[in-house]
Amino acid sequence: MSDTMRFSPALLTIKKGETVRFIVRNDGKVLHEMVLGTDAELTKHADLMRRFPTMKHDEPHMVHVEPGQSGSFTWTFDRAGEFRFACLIPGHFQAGMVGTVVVR
Ligand SMILES: [Cu+2]
Repeated sequence: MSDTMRFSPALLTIKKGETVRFIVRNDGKVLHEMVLGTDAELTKHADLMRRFPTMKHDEPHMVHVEPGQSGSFTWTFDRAGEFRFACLIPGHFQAGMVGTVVVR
């Protein structure tokens, strides 16, 4: 993750049924996060974050990473389809800090 508001890589292809451990590095100077979900879930959550920017979460499908640090979470992809991962910190999602996960 970087302060250019991008994930690298921004496209991941995963086999259905696979369990993946994401190790997410923040190369920027501000806090970033990686949240997995569907388009609808992420849009809704981004809207909440805009209204409540200090909201705290600790859920299994996301990780917050301080500048210069790494974080991880593990997820099992049991549904085929196209999903998203995004940084929902206010302004970041809106600037295009979004990636795609294709599960097939
Ligand atoms: Cu961010």
